[in-house]
Amino acid sequence: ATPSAPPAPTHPLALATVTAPPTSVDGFVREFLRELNFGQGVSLQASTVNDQYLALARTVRHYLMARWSETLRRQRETQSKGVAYLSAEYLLGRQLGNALLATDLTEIVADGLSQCGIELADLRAQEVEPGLGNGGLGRLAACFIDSLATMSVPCIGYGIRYEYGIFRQTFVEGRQVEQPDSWLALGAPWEFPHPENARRISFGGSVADHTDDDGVVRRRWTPAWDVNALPYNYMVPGYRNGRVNTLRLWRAQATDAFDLKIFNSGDYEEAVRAQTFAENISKVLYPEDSTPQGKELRLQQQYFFVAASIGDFIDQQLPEDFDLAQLPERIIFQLNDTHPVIGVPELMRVLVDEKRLEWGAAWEITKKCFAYTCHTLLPEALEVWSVDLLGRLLPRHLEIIYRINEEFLAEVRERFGDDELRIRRMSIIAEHPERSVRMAYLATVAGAKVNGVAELHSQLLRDKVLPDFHEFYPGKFTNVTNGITPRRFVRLANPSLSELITDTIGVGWLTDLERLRGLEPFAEDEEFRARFRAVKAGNKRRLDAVLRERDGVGVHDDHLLDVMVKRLHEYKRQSLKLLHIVTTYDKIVSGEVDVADVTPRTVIFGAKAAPGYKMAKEIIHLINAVGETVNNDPRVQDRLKVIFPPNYNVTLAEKVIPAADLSEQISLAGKEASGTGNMKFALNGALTIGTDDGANVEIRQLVGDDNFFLFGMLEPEVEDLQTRGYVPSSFYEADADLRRAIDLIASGAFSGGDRATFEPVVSNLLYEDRFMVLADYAAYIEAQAAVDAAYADTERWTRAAILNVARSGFFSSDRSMRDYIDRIWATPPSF
Ligand code: B1H
Repeated sequence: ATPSAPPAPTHPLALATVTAPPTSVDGFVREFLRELNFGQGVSLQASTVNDQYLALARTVRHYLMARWSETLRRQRETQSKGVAYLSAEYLLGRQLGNALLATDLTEIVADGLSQCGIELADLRAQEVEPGLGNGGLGRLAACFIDSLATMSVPCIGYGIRYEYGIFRQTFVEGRQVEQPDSWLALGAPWEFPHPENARRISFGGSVADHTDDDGVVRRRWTPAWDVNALPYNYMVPGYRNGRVNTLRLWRAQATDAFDLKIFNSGDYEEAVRAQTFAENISKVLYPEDSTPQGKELRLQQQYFFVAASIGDFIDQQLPEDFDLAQLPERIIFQLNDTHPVIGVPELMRVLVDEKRLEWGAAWEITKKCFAYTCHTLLPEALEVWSVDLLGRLLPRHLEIIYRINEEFLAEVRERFGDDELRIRRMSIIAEHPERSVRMAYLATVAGAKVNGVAELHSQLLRDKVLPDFHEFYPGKFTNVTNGITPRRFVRLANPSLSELITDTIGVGWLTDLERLRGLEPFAEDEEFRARFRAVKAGNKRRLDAVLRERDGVGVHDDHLLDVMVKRLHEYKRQSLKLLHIVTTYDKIVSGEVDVADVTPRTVIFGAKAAPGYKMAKEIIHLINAVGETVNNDPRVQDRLKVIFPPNYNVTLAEKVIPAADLSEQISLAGKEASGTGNMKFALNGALTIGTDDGANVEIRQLVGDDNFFLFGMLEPEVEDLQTRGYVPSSFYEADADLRRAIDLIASGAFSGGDRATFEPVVSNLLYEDRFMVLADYAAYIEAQAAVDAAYADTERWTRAAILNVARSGFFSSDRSMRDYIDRIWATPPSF
């Protein structure tokens, strides 16, 4: 029977589009109480802070809803070209403050809440941030989608709705202990689940020839098992422009068919186990940063979200009669590192196997639909998947990769002849130590463009990591220097600096950050400098309050606040910062310097180590041990403090960065692809002490040599020393201060006299030191002395800090997005 058509809507309300609640205190209070009463099911009198937070979040959502539905409607109507950002990580940070800022509702809401006897700040503090990323790469994705929404560029972010994000870090006797991050436990008011749009994602099984109903023989994949991918939508509000883009994160769930089969066999326990198995796919974020582990579950995660996203885009976002040959005119899939690169053979599979396009036609489309961003230079960070594992989990995809490789190598042969060494170097398939697929090569062959994330990084990527590919595809390589969203990292994180800026140069800078240049002349204005210093001092007091409440430790507001916050990794060289602290301490306690002559400093560390990364965890332990000793030694007279608040995350970053005087960006030259923390500090008026690495290079060029403390070997010097043969102990032998610092650690001075505790760290520095900490030690100590001298001249320091702010507008992620549009996407803002 044909179902009868439903009646057309006639009620006047049913004919209207979504409307926002009134933008007034009364309108807000009404809506808020309605959510509290009917959404949470409590009276105001009986409500908890969590009830109030959830009701507030949903109320704020109501204000965004009309814009969201309008954005979606117009996108459906115009079908203009957009970006699908594919990222395994989104380190979003708290949502409430940003949503209030985007809608300009902060004052109305604060006022309305206060009339309900509630402090907005208390509700903001109730939000648990979605920590669905590890570090810079995940935070970059969050900044990019913010900028695209603000610039009215059509974008869908696709990723994974991990049930547990990055672990919560605690310290037990100075050692890192990881706790699960149950960010969903108290409710998830920002998400919109759409189980009815679930997609089935298949794995395993085998491939064989099959004659289709059109008489053509095609390869047919018969998978062994599947899971459902459930979409959860999140709003990505643009800053006061009426646009709301979408972030769609996928959650894995067992398919009915899967457990039914087993239930019917009577094995209840097996059925439940199978369900757990399926749901494991989106259970937890891999807490590895920069060093992917070749684990099967990780490949499952990658394929799971990429297949769901590409399928969703083709089936749900395109009109039914869409001609797939036009796909490159409609979408670009931006690959955030290699994690989503399995999308390349997946799109080929969809086009060839499902949509029945010719291989050649499908490849022409695919090549135009992907672009690849590389985020690293470390060889161990370049992701590979063993052919064995890939063939077991995704047999059809492996076949497709082989064919892509065959055709690619044929082209290489055509150009260069049978240069077997070159062929072996460039093959997507590596033969040693184990047959495996080099995902970065696959992405480079398939991508229309390949970009690095800072000038130096892009140059090294071309010249050192992928030189054969650069020779083969010279036009493919480009650079887009990273950026950060000024909405979150200046306006939200640093309201008092924002107010000072607006007072001085007017509004407009938040969406056109180069306007900060207008502050330059005020560096010479004594009154402005005093106000600028007052802002910094206020931010230090705010941080002091936060840390006292959080960890029971405070920061002195008359100290130079020296901050190193980033993932713990040997290449980033937290141990170099530590050696500086130990040297200062040693000079005080040995009486070599008078403690009264020491510039009072508080050093703040924030860093999570991958749970399996032993050396990183030893370094965390050592930082805590040094802090314990230094902070409690009366001879230091509180002029040197080391604090290491556990669980550094976006929320804490927003408090720490605005308070900082000195930004530590001290990676070994050539190892940090870009860094983005470095940009946040400069824009918040900290001076950088840094190596010539990543985006530091560009920061220094912009802010000027006089306003940046450069030290250490340059990248070619690092290369050179490596080839000559680096012997760390020779630096130890040659430098008395360095020797004393290392000997002090080795002596057990920070481990109750036990020499064994930090022996692994000491030996590593003396006999391995992959990242040349000892080679850069002397230069670093000298640069820190220059920092002390500069800080002593308050007016000079303030001038330099102001110039850092005024000249860092380039590092807005809005500019990064412009560059992606111009150099890679060719997507004009649509409306
Ligand atoms: C960056 C990663 C990364 N580069 C593997 N690579 C991961 C690699 O889960 N994994 O396996 C996770 C992350 N992250 C960082 O990206 C760079 O180190 C920074 O220099 C850069 O600023 C940032 C954003 O481009």
